Amino acid sequence: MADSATTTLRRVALIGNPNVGKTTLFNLLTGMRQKVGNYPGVTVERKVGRLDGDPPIEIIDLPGSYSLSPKSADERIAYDVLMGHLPGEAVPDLVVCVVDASNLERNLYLVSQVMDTGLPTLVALNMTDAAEEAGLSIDTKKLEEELGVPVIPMVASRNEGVGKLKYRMRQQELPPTAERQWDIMPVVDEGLPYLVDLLTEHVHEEGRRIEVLQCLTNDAMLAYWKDRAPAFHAAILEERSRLEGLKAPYQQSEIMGRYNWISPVVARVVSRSRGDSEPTLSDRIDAVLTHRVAGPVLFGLLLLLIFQAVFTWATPAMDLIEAGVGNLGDLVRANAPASMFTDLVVDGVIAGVGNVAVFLPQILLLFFFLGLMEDTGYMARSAFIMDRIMSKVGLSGGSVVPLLSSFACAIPGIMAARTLANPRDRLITIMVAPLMSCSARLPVYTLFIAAFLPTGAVLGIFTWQGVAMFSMYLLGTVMAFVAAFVLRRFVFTKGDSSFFAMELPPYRMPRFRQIFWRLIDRSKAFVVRAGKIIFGMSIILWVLATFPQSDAPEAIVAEQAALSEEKAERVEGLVNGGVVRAEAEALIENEFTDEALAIEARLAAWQVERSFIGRMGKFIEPVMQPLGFDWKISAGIISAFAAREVIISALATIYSVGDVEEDSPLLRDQLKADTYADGSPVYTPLVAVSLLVFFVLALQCMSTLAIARRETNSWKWPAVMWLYMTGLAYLFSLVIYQGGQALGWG
Ligand SMILES: Nc1nc2c(ncn2[C@@H]2O[C@H](COP(=O)(O)OP(=O)(O)OP(=O)(O)O)[C@@H](O)[C@H]2O)c(=O)[nH]1
Ligand SMILES: [Mg+2]
Repeated sequence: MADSATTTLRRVALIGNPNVGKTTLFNLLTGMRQKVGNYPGVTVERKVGRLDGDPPIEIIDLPGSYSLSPKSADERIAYDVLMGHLPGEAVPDLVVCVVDASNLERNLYLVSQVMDTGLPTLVALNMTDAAEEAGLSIDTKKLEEELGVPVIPMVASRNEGVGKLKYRMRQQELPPTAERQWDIMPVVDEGLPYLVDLLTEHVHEEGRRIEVLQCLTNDAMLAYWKDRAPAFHAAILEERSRLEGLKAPYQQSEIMGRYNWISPVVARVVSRSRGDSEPTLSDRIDAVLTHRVAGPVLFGLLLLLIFQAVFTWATPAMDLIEAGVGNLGDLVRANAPASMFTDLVVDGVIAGVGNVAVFLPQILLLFFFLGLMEDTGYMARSAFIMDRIMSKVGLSGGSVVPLLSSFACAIPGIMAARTLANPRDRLITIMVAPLMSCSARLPVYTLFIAAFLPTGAVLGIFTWQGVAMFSMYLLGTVMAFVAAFVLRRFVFTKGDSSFFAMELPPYRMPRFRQIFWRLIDRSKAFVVRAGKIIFGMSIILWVLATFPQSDAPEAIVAEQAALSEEKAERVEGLVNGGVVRAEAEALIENEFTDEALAIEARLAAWQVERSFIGRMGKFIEPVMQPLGFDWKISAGIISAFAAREVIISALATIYSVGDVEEDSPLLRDQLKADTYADGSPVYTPLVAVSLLVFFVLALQCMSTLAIARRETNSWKWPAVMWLYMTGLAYLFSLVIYQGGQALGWG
């Protein structure tokens, strides 16, 4: 409870089943824009915001949970906050239970548990619009009497009823602690008082009984007390064996006891205007979209369409940004004094960051489609459709959402694995999530597919390049399944098989305003990320590509000397012929521009080759050559271990530092033009495919390693993840390049 110093700052926790509108409400109360989505398990960590006013209120948005007997890591957070298990954090002053009115019976289970914690409780009866649509009407007054706590009907998605909730939350007088109204079977009840007493020093009075009930049936909960209250821990184990001896169904006792109370309450307060057997619109849509055969086929087609669209629709915007980046570089070079700093800005920063920014339109399109899938409710169906396929590799449909989210970025994908109750499934999902092609790979795919793979239409609506793009995603996904199968079969062999149950939310019209803001947040996140990592890396790469400055080789010095000698002779010749010297010099300068530039280009290329980055590339080139990669690509791959997109900055910097052209040619044209000393092209379609496959499979992202470390609480699994993925990438590229060469494709 709040002490005198913090009485003014009231802390209110929002708790409720998954997908009932908690975060929608949280955003309305705090003005924040936390992620909302129409599938269970969007919020996987607690978020704190503030509702200003008198008293100011701190609002805590919690992950969804079906009960206070947490099954998964995210549900555990809600329990720990309410029970005050988080070090240095007091229990909330008030709990707002957000309830889905169209699913009252199931939601009241958690409400009754929250009421049993003894914390002041309010019920936000949300989604009353969905209840109406389903032909249900709820007598709110009566429900309030039945529960003994205030009930506020609302439609959070339309900002209706939120004012009343704010008013109740601010009321000086907190709602009284609700009386417990359900009974547990006597044989269990008689053992509770002794166990409750054993928690006197550890849990606030009202919360002791529910803590005992959780520990009686939930091993993870009991484990929390093993060292903290050994007497209590032992007494619970004793009580369990007493009840087992009596063959008392104590595991179900709480559920039975609560529903014996809840069901009649619901029957008294809910009236139905039509039979619940009538199929709803969602049911009719699901008949097609979750059909045994049509379901997976439609899902596959949808993904193919998404990647085709991402590849083609973004092109106009990308060309625009590309031209803009080029012009910006030229503008700076034309107006700034020729100096190292100007080179840094143009060849380092603008080339490095600019060449990644080009891909923002594609990334936004990808997020737009993922946002549509989430908001409509189709994301949950994809988990259901894929469950059968996933179970073949030892995972469950519950892993689909984390894996699909990894198409955006592996970080939220790995965090979304918190919703998996089975620890083994969770670890396997974390270990394979980075194989799903994330948006950071998109720039690499697009650059090399657009530059080196054939265009041309396939089946009328698709293009070869669109199909190539899709194949990269498909390869990553298939390899994620294969890796999951291998990990399940040979590494994580212990543990029981997972049981997957997911509530399919009703289909909802996508809320474009929400998707729009999510895209804004995403672009900001992209720019910040580009700003931080890629900007930083671009400067580092420029320095590595520029230093150490080596003296020009004799051959080039000789060439330059020969050229200026010839030019001087020509000028003299013209001056002798009566041409004004300045004019003669300008004429000759012009005539020899290409030759002079060619020599400079060779000098610049020579310089880059002997720079730090050149040496790094050359150092690993022998290892990477069997994959078809030269030292530039190898240097790019090293730097891309910071973040995948950095290979583009690295190549852009290496080629532009190595480029002396006035106007900066497009990176892909520079790649196409590059040749080995023997004149053979550095890049061929085979090299491009080998490089693409390397990027599909390699783990080149420091942030992913960092989040995997946090979520697995060890460096062991991130290290295993990095090793197996890099090994896979090397092996696949080697087979593709060597195989392609053997078949004469290279
Ligand atoms: N029909 C209807 N939809 C709503 C209402 N409130 C929220 N939604 C929608 O319900 C979905 C879930 O909303 P969220 O706020 O993400 O739900 P949540 O409880 O935070 O979900 P988790 O974080 O997954 O536990 C979104 O698509 C919202 O737009 C409402 O009152 N009526
Ligand atoms: Mg949420």
